[in-house]
Order: sequence, then C-alpha cells, then structure tokens
Amino acid sequence: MKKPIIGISGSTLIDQDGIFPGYHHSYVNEDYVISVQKNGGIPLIIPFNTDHEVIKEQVEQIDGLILSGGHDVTPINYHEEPLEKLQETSPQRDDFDFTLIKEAMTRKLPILGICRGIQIINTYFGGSLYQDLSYRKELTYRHMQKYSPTEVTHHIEVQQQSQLHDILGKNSLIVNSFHHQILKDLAPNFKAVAHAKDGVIEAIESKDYPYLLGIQWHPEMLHESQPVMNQQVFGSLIKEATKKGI
Ligand SMILES: [Mn+2]
Repeated sequence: MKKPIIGISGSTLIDQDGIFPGYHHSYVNEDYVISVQKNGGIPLIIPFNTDHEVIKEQVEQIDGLILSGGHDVTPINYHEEPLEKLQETSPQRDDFDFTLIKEAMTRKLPILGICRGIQIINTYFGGSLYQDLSYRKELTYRHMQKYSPTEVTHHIEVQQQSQLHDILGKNSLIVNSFHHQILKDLAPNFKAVAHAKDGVIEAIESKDYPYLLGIQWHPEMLHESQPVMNQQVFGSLIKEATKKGI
C-alpha cells in the first residue's frame, strides 16, 4: 500500500546574526520529519506563505496534516488585546495555519496539532487562550520545563471515553512540557480529553470531525526516549491518513 503523505506546517526562522542578519529561513524542527518517517508516513514540509491559492494547492498534495509548534497565537484572533507577558506572535502564520485547517477539512484530512497546533485549533474553532499561564488564577505547575526535551516532567490524566484514550491505551502518563500559554475557553464542539494535575488542558479532540486532535506536549521530541507513545500518536494520524492515500 502507498504510504500516506503527511504535511507538516512550516514556520519562518529569522537570522539574528551571522552573515545575513534578518535573513528568513523556511523550516520545521527535524523531530517532526523523523516521527512521520519512523511511523510509516512520507513527511512533506509545507513552507509558510501568505497566498491562499498556493496553500490550497499545498493541501492538495497531502493525506494528513500536522500543525507544528512555535509562535504565540495573536490574541486578536481570540478577541483579546495583547498583555504584557505575550511572547512573539505572527499574524501571517496564524492566517497560514487557519487556511491549512480550512483546506484540510474541505478534503476531510486527519489533522494533528502539536503545542502551538492545539492553540491554533482551539482559536480557529472559537476558543481562547491564557496569554501566559501566570494569568490563570489557580495554582499552575511549571509547563516550560528546564530539562532536556527528550525527558518527561509532568503527569497528564487521559479521559476514558475518548479517541486519545483509544490511541494511548492508558489513563495516565508523564509528558514533556514546553508551553507558557494554555487553553482558556474550550472551542465549541470540542472535548478536553487530557489534563495536567493542575487542571491545565493538555489535549482536545473534535466531537464531530473524524480525526482532529490537539496535543499540548511534544510527542515528536520523544521518538527515542518514549518510542511507544511517539508511535501511538503519529501512528494514529498516519493510519487515518492511509485511508486518504489510495
Ligand atoms: Mn504541559
């Protein structure tokens, strides 16, 4: 059977110094590429751009979509003004990701959002974010771990009756954590299917779309240290995408 092509949303990296300060690179972190490849998919980086026709054509090439991590989501997109602890945003990249979601849904492709990806999904469907987790009233753990990305630092509890539970096959696991923003209001028609022990939402899924999953941790960085979980997450996307790749 033909291996499905998994598109990975790209970002822009701007040189701070070196020979060409200010120079733009189109890029994704290699761990996404490795995770797709390791689990039976063909990785295809979707370069960031602002042309909706081009983005539509890019989505025509793929069987499944990964929304990768990176920038904070622009608060205007969830009807808030920017607060002091907001970090770097990219309204153009928000628009790129929103268009990728729209076009992927038109084609009924499976969609997996990671880190910024869960935040973009929640925002696109009408939810909101805490611009920084310190703005949350309740006691909140450290979610920006000061530890290797290949190590895991906090627990999550997975909801029993959920697609994510079917994927992971367990109620509790320990994950890595590299986010300073967290979900606030959950988007309509979504379920929060995993929480950290402080109550922070760590995964969401659509109630009515076959495969539309957002994950707050970074399974792609755990392909060597947690190969089973990495395989479960990326394998589930690739399995779903296989149905499109005929
Ligand atoms: Mn976390």
